Amino acid sequence: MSAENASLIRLEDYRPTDYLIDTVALTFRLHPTDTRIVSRLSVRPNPAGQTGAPLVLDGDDLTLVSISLDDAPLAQDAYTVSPSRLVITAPPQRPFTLTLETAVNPTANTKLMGLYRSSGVYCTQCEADGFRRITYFLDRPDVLSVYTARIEADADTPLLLGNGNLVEAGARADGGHFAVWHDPFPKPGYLFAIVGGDLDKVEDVFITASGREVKVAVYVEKGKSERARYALDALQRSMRWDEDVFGREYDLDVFNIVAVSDFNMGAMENKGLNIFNDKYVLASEDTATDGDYANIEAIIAHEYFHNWTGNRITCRDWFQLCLKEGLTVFRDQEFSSDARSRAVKRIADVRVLRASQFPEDAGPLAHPVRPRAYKEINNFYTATVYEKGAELIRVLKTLIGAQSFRRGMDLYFDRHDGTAATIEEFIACFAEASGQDLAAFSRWYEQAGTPRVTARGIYDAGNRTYTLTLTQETPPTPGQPDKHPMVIPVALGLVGADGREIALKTADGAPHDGIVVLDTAEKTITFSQVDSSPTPSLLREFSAPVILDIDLSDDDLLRLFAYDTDPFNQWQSAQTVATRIIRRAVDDIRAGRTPQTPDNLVHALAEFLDARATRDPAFAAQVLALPGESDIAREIGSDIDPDAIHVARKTIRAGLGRALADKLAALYNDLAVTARYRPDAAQAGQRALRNAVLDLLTAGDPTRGGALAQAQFDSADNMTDRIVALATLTHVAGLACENALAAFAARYADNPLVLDKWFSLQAMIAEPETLDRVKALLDHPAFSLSNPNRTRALVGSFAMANPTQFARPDGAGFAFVADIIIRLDPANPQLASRLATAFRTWKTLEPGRRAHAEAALERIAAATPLSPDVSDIVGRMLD
Ligand code: 0A1
Ligand code: ZN
Repeated sequence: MSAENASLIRLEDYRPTDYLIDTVALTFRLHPTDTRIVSRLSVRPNPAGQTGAPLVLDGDDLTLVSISLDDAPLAQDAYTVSPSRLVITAPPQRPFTLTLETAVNPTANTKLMGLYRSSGVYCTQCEADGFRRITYFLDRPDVLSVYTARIEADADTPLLLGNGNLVEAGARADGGHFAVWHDPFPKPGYLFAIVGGDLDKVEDVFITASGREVKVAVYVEKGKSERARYALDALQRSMRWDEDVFGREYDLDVFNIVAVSDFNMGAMENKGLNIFNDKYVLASEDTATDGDYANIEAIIAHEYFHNWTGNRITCRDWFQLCLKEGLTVFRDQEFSSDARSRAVKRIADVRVLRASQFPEDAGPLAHPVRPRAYKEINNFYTATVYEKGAELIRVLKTLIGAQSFRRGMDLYFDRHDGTAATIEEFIACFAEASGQDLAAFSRWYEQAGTPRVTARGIYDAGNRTYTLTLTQETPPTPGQPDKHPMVIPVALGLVGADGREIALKTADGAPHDGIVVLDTAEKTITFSQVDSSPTPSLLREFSAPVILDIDLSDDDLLRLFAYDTDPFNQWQSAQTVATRIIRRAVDDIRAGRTPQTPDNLVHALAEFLDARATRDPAFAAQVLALPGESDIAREIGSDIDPDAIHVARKTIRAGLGRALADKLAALYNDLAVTARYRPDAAQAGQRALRNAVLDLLTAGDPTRGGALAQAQFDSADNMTDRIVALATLTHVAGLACENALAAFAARYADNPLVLDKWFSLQAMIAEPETLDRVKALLDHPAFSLSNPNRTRALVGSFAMANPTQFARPDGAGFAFVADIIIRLDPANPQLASRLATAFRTWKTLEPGRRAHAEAALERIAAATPLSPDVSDIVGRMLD
């Protein structure tokens, strides 16, 4: 199928199904290559549908073994069947029972959608449209049914899990056994799951706020259960948090999490049976970094929170995906903020938004948070739907206030529990709870592109007023040439010359709450009783997903870095100054001049290191990290030369490292963690700062830094310090680096998840030899293109996180990744398609590299066969 003839599904074409399925009783006879599924569906005509219509069930790669209606075999002329569709031509216009038997081959299922085997474990993935790879069904989120699943297996598969509660289990005459799971909550097929395997577990009992006992367990590969303890703890903390903050209790007797080693995404929120990529479950201090622990905590929370936002209330159709995803990301961000440092979490989340969503919104793949049309839904699990979707919830909360927000959430849960809802229904709850008209706010869901907000301020000493003019503009995006103004809450403050916060007063002297809602193309606001020329601190806490253009001098920004009461803007101000400096350095390099590291940033950082850095080490680590190469590329926006950016950033960092060497060396010593390893925010923050210090020190003096890194590598008692030391050595290169890489590989030869870090580090080395290294690593015994984690670690890191080598001037980096995409596509189109998004900024490159990227994309587009997934993504990028 090519992009042109893959059918376009449109939001405006939504209509309810002609039939409803009230109950689904499934029997699985698990077999590695010939699993049989008997599905008994109680079907009835939908009063909201068309009377007498055929019953059209979705399938994908299915073999129908038998079919009967009300327990009588169905005549051959009463239906038509293909692997992708089953049509009952004239079904009874009354309730009836349809019984189907299908056969599937879990071992041959390399797409990892539907029922498949991962390291011998049977598991399922049904979102978005995988249930139709198990049985013929009305596979769409607005068909809600009560499921019972009977799973039968041989004795070598002792563990059998399903959604809901276990109602029966026992032995079978043939030596095998069975288990029956019943989920009383109606759900769409995409939330269905089963697991069969031989796994170890950790378990506990959680008592809900109302005193109900819930058995909670995490299942992992044999011998690894100790590494699941952190995940189990994170689960219980999430359950408590949702009770405390949103008043949401868990609703079944059991909650199971199963970790598998082959998974296309992070994890899946199947009702009562979350299935996880084991990368987001398994952790020990020897194998996981502080960042891994934080990710595990966040993703465990995310999937758990879906129980209410996604499962109890699901989506009417896939256009509403952000209804569950944006909202649930917002909830997991809040959970992590409460568990750790709110300011540091906000900075980290904004970094992710800018690195992943802003480029998407500025390029050929831009789409609204609620898309209007799609060809392949699996391509819409995007940063826009997830991350920008979460920002919109935050904007909403800022606009209506915390209390109205909570009331709106309560109303939403109350009103829509047990249904498949829409964004309109969601927003209506907040309009009602707050008494505000949110029609203009809802434009955020329809309009793609990142608004650019320009701020200009004038101080009038005579009248003691400060007048701020804000304007907004959103650039055109594919299919949306003209843009309307958005509702943008700009949180702000004024900082006086003495560094003190000035109390905000409106023109008539009334107190101002510090939020200006920019809802027109331009808005002017005057603050009164301002005694001296202030420095405005705008978009505090990053109050809206926009690009801010502000005419402050470096000195003004460095004043905010020192004095702003909002830590986000402290960090932002230093970032903005550093970005300007690196951009100037890029211009210097392209013009053949040698860039200089200016004193102002050196002084500001020196003062920061002396006075403030150790007060909040995690925050200080974010400051020292400076903008990344992709941040600089995004700011430049067009005619990009990644090599110039790389050299510019390296040169500026080297200058800083040299100028601050003594302070950095002293800090490096002082910050050593002596207590036993804990993954908590305090200790992790200290390690993060010490490692950021090492990185900057090494930039200034590779020999000295390399020696420190070597010592840290040799003596580290945890993965965070070990992997940072190894990464530092890869920047220094040479024999020490190769030896350390070899030692690391030997130590973790039996741990694929840790070897992923090793693959990834090597793929990110910004040297021309890297391409050959990556190609050679494809043949490493631990590597396999059929495992998504391995592929993402090696090829994904090269394509997504090594801008100079992916975009080599000779085009060989693009060509290599294109080859891999073409090879991968027939086996696992979702993985291939995600990898292809690495090309999404290709149009911003300088002409030489752009031509190579285009050629690579054209070659992918011409490959046959080509999946709808890759065809859609590449087609849109070439448009
Ligand atoms: N709903 C999941 C994401 C997810 C989507 C599709 C999948 O298919 C391979 C898997 C997972 C979440 O938001 O975590
Ligand atoms: Zn989710």
